[in-house]
Amino acid sequence: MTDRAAFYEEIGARNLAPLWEVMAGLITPEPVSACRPALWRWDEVRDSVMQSGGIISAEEAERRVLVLENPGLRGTSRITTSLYAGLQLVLPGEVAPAHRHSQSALRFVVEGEGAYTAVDGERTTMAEGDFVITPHWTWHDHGNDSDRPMIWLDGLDIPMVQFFDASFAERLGESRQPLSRPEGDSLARYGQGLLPVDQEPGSLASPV
Ligand code: GTQ
Repeated sequence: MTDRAAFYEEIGARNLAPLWEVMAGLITPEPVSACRPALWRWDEVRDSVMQSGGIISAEEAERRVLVLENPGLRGTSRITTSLYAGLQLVLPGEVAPAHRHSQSALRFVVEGEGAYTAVDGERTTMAEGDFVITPHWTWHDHGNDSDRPMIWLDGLDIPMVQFFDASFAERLGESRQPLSRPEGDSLARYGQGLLPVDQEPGSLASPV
């Protein structure tokens, strides 16, 4: 064994490592990413998402989602180094039970009309093209009282929260959270982009 290899072994037992062996890979002249360009074709993806509906219920899965995994990041539930994305299916009559977590979510409705997301006591009935946010630590459950499947794209900051070892989550213990505000409340209050000057923000997240 060379002097260096013997030294590395010796310091390894002390949880020490030589920077000079890894420096070039750590401090690169330009960004280096394992993330690859990728394309998910809707006709294929939709087929798989609909098949997942026969594999598990939304209730059992908690969230019935097919994760869009970047081909360079397989097994890590990431679409990019810092972002998570998935396609969620809620079939007629189903409920994805109420929970909350430190991760923030956004949703783009891709297919369907009439299912809802409830966020912090307010339901939002959704249709194709809608954009809904679920700020961190807000209770949310999804349900579909329509007669059509609904599919939306979930985007979450899971990898970033993971990076900071900051994941917290809680289940409400009931499928649907109690409703404390009528549908349309947040849009009516905040949708014009104007607020009274003395309005106290309830949180750092957008209330819309
Ligand atoms: O709807 O709350 O795609 O908690 C992944 C984790 C969706 C959700 C996901 C989640 C959700």
